[in-house]
Amino acid sequence: MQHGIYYAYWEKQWEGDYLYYADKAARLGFDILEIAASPLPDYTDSQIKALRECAKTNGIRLTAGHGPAPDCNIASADKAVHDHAIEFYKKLFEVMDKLGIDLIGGGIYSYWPVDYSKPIDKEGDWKRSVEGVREMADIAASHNITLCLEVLNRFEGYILNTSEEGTRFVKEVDKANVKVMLDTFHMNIEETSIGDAIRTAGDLLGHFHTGECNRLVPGKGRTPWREIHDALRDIRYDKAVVMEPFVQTGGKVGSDIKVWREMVPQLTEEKLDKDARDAVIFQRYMLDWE
Ligand SMILES: [Mn+2]
Repeated sequence: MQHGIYYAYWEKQWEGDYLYYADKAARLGFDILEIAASPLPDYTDSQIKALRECAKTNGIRLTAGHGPAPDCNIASADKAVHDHAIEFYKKLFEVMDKLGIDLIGGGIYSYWPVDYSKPIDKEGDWKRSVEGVREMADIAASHNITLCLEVLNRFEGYILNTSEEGTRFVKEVDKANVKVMLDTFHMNIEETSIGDAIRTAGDLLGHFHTGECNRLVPGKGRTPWREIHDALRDIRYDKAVVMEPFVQTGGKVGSDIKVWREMVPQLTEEKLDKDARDAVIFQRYMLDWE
């Protein structure tokens, strides 16, 4: 099992100095840095080379996370939007390949955050999404990239809300490089049993996000870590476990994630670093089963 952290814990925008965070993640005891995919298609060759080398020097594996903009929705009934999404992912997967990133996770089968002021067509969007993800999967496969479809709570998504739905969807897509992704924060809202949700995904679980019920770092809340450990052990999950804490207000991150109060008293970068360092020790202790 490899343990990681999402860079946006420290940032207020969906982009950042990933070299800085790769170095920091390594120093704090992580194996993986997860980065936002949005800026990557515009990376120059020298930016790609610098990030790839920085990750390598620090012994850090990079993974990508993504919440597609509405105009990049692969499930859209508007063909122009669908085609725009395909163009975006083509460029993105090329850059990911050059960076040595072989996994992207998130609500990539749709868009995020959802605009609920408009009517929802779950059945139609599910069907279009299955077809769109199949197209994306073939492009991704040529770059040895795995797509991990994140199951999201009802306030942030409507296509995949439970592990049962995520697993059924992935089976319908039926591509070797498309997997289910679960997140303890979303599962806490939607699942009757978190352990059973993990067991439902089983071998199809391709990526795993952690965080407390209010998105504090693991170890500072009431998430059933022992139950999660037992379920991950039962399915012999040995892939990535990436913590995704969000504790700061402000910026696009604060408003998209809906953080309306400072969640760490007297927040400083030093305090964030200390909490992350403690959290990865806690997460390794609670979840490693091998
Ligand atoms: Mn997540």
